[in-house]
Amino acid sequence: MRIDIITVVPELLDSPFNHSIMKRAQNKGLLDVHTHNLRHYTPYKQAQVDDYQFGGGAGMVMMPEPLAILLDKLMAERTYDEVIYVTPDGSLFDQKMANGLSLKGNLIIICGHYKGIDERIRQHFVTKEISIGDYVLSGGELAAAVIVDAVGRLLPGVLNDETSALTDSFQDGLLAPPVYTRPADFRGWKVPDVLLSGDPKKVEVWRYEESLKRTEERRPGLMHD
Ligand code: 6GU
Repeated sequence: MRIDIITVVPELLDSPFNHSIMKRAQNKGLLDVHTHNLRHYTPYKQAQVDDYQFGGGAGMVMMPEPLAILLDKLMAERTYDEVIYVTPDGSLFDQKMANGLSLKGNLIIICGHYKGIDERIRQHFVTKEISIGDYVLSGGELAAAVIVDAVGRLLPGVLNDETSALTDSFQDGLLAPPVYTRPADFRGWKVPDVLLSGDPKKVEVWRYEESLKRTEERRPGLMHD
């Protein structure tokens, strides 16, 4: 999968994909992330990419021209399955959406800043608008990083047995059960006996019950959707 990210602050995306699982995904050739500095594509003086909004009001808007120039260039080089705009007024991102995006080939993600991007880019280029939660970030970069991570780890071959996505919270519509490691007795706080029983059937039943309990307590909406 190839993901092209359009941003005015590429520095914000220097680190997130260069460690741990995202790094391994890229080293294995399963994920290819490219960031593009929008200021390099503007036809305006002083690398201007935003301007006052028509109709008045506080806050700048990202101009259509630089975005269209870069989008046209990318779309001439290859075909894209989705042009995603990350924005607080998009559809709420969840595991189901991550699963769906992991089946695509090439994606573009546009990060907004200021008051957002000119509506005409949303109408004529963008195919999917995503928010990562009901709160406001200063820009779309951290949201883009969240989406790339959630999607990238689902690509076949990225995770191994130790990091398998199959037992993640949400993957089966339930929260994950509690986990423990050595020592079995830490400050007198003991690991549940069943996990030390050596009986995989019992362990499986216990984990499923804990998942149900945890989901019912913390996220009842997940079970009754
Ligand atoms: Cl995608 N962008 C911004 N700026 N804020 C957000 C968001 C995105 N998702 C939630 N808050």
